Amino acid sequence: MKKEFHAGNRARLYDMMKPNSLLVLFSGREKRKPNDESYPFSPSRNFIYLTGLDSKEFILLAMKDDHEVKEEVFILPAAFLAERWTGTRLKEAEVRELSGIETIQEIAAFAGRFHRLALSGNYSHLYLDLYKAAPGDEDTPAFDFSRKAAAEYPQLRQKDACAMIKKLRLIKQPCEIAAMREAEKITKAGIEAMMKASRPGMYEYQYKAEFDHALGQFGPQGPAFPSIISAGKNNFCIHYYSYTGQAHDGDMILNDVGGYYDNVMTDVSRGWPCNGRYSERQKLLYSCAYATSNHMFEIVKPGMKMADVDKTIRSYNAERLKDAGVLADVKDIGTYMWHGGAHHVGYDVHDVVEAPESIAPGIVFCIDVGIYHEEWGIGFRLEDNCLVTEDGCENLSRDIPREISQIEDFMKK
Ligand SMILES: [Mn+2]
Repeated sequence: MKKEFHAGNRARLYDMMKPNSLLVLFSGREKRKPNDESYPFSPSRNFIYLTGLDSKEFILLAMKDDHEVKEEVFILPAAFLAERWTGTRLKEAEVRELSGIETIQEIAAFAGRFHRLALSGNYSHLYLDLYKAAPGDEDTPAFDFSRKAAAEYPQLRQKDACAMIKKLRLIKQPCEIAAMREAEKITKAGIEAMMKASRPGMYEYQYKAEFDHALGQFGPQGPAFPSIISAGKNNFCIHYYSYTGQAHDGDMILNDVGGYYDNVMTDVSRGWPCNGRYSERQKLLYSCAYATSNHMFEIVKPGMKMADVDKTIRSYNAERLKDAGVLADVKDIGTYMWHGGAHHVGYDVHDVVEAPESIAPGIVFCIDVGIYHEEWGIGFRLEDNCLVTEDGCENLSRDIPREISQIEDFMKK
């Protein structure tokens, strides 16, 4: 992303802040594995959305007076020995070029700088990103800072910046959509590699190796999130990460994977028979999911209630399964559909955005139709990425084989 994208995101965030307020955002810190090295560092997604800076221990500070906003970024200093061991740190000129932020200071200066601002009498509110995916999740640096600020600067009323950033992230800008199109090409290469290699006897970890190898040709970043790749009965575990199972003749392969491009992610699922030919029962169930998915891409358009997307996926698919003679009563659809059918995707795979009441252009969400028939041993999902346009929607992942004969033909070649 260009710096103008990040600068624009910040400007829109600053507009939402109250006058006489401060904003402090942290990029995050590394997390140590139980003994030795650290997990790969992943910056706060909000931080990278707003700054483009992929580095641990950076801080963005913004000061809003009546109207004017000043911003500063605090970075890790150049450190010859640390950089010899773990790689170069972003330097001032790069930070300016990536983020568009002109005022740069070393991280050690932050505490003093904030102290003076807090005591200046000019500020009454402090915005922090106090997001947690689930209660009990580990505290981020923002939570530590929140406690410290509450104790030392009780005159600053704290507010959650994440609620505002979620509003910004809901509508995707043209450069994000362009990045997602690139990420779809990478995802396609990965899924097609698995389809091509597929054969009875193959282990799930070998499918994963095909996916990872294909993605590795596009850059060092790899999959956007831990890939779900499973065979046969393991498809009944919705978030399966063991990769130890073996595909037996007649089994279906399920994948739920994503690629990355310029920080934007995809989230795509396909289901195919490991031997390259759908059985009659697999065809029957897959055709229901396929018809439901296609129906959704026909009807989604601006103005539709977001809640109706999920409801319609469920009810339409229930009708298809009933027509196919699989389901006696549509009320029992829960027997075969185990999870929701729509979630936003973008800077996160389950994108952290403000849930909209109605659909608007620029929103991107997954249309995910999962069918799990335990008695028949058939489970899969068909998940695509739906971009809402001015007058309808577009399936961004449509080029990844998704129709029965198309998948069979592709696997034959
Ligand atoms: Mn998914």
